Amino acid sequence: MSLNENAVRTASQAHPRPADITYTYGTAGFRAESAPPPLAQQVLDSVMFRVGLLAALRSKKLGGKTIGVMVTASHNPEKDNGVKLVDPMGEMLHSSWEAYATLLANALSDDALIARLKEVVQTAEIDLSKPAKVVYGYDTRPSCRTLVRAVVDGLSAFDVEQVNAGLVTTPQLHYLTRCLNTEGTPDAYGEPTIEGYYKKLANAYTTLAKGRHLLPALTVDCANGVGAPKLKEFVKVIGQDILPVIPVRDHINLAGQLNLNCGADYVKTQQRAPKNVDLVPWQRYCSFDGDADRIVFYYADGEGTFHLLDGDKIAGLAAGFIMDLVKDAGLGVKVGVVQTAYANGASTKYLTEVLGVPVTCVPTGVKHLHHAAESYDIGAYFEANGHGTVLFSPSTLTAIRTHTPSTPSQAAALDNLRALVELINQTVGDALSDMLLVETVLLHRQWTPAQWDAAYSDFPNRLVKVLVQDRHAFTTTDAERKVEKPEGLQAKIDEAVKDVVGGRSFVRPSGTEDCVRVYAEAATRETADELANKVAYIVFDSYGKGQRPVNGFF
Ligand code: G16
Repeated sequence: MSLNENAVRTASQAHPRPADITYTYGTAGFRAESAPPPLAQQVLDSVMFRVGLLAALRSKKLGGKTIGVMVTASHNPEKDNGVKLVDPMGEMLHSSWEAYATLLANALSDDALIARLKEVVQTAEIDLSKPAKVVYGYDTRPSCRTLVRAVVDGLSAFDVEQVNAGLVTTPQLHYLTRCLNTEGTPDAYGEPTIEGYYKKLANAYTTLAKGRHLLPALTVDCANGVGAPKLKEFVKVIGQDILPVIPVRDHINLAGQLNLNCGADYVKTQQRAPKNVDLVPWQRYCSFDGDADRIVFYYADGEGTFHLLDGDKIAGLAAGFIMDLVKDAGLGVKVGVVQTAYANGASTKYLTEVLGVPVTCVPTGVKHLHHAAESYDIGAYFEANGHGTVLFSPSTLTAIRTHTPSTPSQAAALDNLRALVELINQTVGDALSDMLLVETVLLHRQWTPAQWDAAYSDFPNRLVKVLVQDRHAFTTTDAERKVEKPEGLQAKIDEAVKDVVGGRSFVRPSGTEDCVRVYAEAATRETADELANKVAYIVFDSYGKGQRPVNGFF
């Protein structure tokens, strides 16, 4: 069967590509750079259409397996948008297909697009006569409606079976994708509906919470995003008596509010509570990001000092708890943790020296962490920014399912482990599921956030953004810990770090925003800030754009 050129050409004419933009497939798919809403749509309209075409091809390549498409720009401002592609088991699009995505997105004309499509069909050896199925969803951004239509036009050009998941969190879309692909098989992941997702999580959490003394209510900053209605729907299913939560920053209909001075990214990078959320000392708080795939926790002490419990702290908490459960259940499986260069040095030290778990460091991006975690029996992966989950290998799942306990306490631990497998979204980082994981551990340990925090003290650190003329001129190596290009930059960073006690700093181009990120960590708050500023100026002075920030701006 050959390509229906007429159908593609006609559909493509309705989604013209702006001539002056080069699209790149970034850390988590395509994202539009800052632009006001109408422009954001124009910039992305052709990309969305072509992503629809690509999703159809990917599904055909995999013999009709369902592919997921999520329209979101996650932690980015409301005026941006983007798209993430999901492979059949709920993981990110296989990296070998990112080049095809870029190829299609950058075809300059309808004819060029047809030619590129034929190229992809040939190179990837796609049988066009195979069926195709795609599930798509979107977050609360005002530009989603139009952009989703463009995706649908792309799908329709290939006569794809379409499932509209509607307004969903990104992890819900990943969940649905896996459920649709495993339904009716021995690996069935769950009911392929949002109600099914809520029931799965609610049943698991109810089992894990049974007989435990309830903790004070958790305040949840929903980033004014899709996490707000979804959290409320979930609480209706599970009940406030089992999960007492107080949603705040839940205004999805107020223009411009998404991720504004709130949400996981704001809290993590600013190292402060969301604006207008006054922290009651010692109480637990957490923040989702715009599409609810990240979460960070925090609290204030008696003096009102802010304390962050980020992805690193979640990894330590989860790994320690799972190791105890595995041991108590009498299972001989091993836990490992995957981090990125952003992981605080103190967390890596805690994991390796106190918990004694192996730690792997990989480049930023869930796609890298997820695959690395698959090599462990139980692999916990978390980015410091709060994006992560825990994966159980197939043989570990079998062991957990079939193990016969020899004592009542082994049986109890095994029951908890089985519920934990259901609670944790194994397709991708999921703010709601991760929130329940943390709540489970705190409930079982009867810990306050301060007790959780006491495991280790973070080395003071600072993350800043530098606007540069061309972020693509920056390349890195050694899991992003060293800059390769521009040449000579790494030597300058080394020089800046050399005399700083406990100093560490690295520079990498963002894959979701038009900037370069600078991370620095040191023995004291002052020296960490100084080092971050120094390295940021090194980058800005040679490669920056716009006005030179005044001292202390970075
Ligand atoms: C995405 C990725 C994350 C990554 C983040 C920032 O998150 O899924 O793995 O950490 O972007 O990436 P970068 O530093 O390259 O901009 P999200 O929540 O925005 O989808």
